Amino acid sequence: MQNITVLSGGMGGARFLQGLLHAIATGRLPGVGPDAVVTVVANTADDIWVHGLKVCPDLDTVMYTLGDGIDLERGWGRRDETWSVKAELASYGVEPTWFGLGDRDIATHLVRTQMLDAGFPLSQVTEALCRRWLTPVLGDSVRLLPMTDDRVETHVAIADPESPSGRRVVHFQEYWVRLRAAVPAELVVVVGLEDATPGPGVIDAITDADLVILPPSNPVVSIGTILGVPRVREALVATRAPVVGLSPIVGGTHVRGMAEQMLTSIGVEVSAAGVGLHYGSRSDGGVLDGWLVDERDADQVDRVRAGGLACRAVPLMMTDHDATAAMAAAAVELARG
Ligand code: FO1
Repeated sequence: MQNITVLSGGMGGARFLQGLLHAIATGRLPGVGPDAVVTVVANTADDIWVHGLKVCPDLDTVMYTLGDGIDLERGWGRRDETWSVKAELASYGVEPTWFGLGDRDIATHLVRTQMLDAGFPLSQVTEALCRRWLTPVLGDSVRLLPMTDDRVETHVAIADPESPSGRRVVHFQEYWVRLRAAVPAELVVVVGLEDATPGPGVIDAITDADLVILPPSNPVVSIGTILGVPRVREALVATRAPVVGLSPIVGGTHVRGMAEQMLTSIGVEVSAAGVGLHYGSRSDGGVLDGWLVDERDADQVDRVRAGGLACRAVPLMMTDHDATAAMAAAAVELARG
């Protein structure tokens, strides 16, 4: 198993990737050598244009995390960050003030926006940014691919008594950052997704993989959007690689983020089994062969297996690199089974 492909959102996926790389480096993955290559297909539907800059939260969270530049406490943005530009923008009364761009982080968005304006596709921009962030640390053992080069943005419809329709639509970032996902998401619309083309290398990364992993990212607005890119599902069904996932729901709720609200808005049961069966078995129109649930959800293993999935209950809390490396090893073992 030398080519491992991981479909990833932001924080959850990035934390898992750290553990996966740690497990590879320490030889803890059965059948995976130290020269394994990890390809990350990252969600880009969280992206937002702010102050004329293109911000790609999930790409940047993976890039900063694997490049050791992430602020671990926040889980996004740069370590040792300062906020002078943010404060100055607020002094001008410029909106959005609820979405904070740190001074160091702004440099990333300036480089990205300049390259996009020059006509480079997001995939090539990401490759250029990763030459600074990933290559020095990881060589070419990790590739970070946007799920598409096309503009795709998740928007959320929420109740609004003032509006004639009783609803209004906000960008996902406003729903999550300003509203803290505190109101029900009545509808999640991923604008542009059905017309998006898979990014360069994305389909091959799935069909040519020896193992495909769905880490504990948000099943709706991170993994779900990647699965919604045309041809991605077909590639997952067609690949000869085993496809295994790890539940982002532990003990009936998400560990961080807003998976609970998102799952509820699409009518999926907020449980480890609910998400696994939502992704579904490849033998039955789904995308998975195996599904890992946390030990606290061991009572759901039989139900997942009845859905045609291999399933085991293992510790799924990514408390440190060792714990996450053990999760990666469990995913590989499940795949080999
Ligand atoms: N999250 C917040 O809670 N507050 C912010 O002001 C904020 C700014 C921000 C800027 C750049 C970036 O890459 C991420 C940022 N995030 C912020 C996190 C972001 O909402 C998440 O990374 C994902 O989009 C949600 O999974």
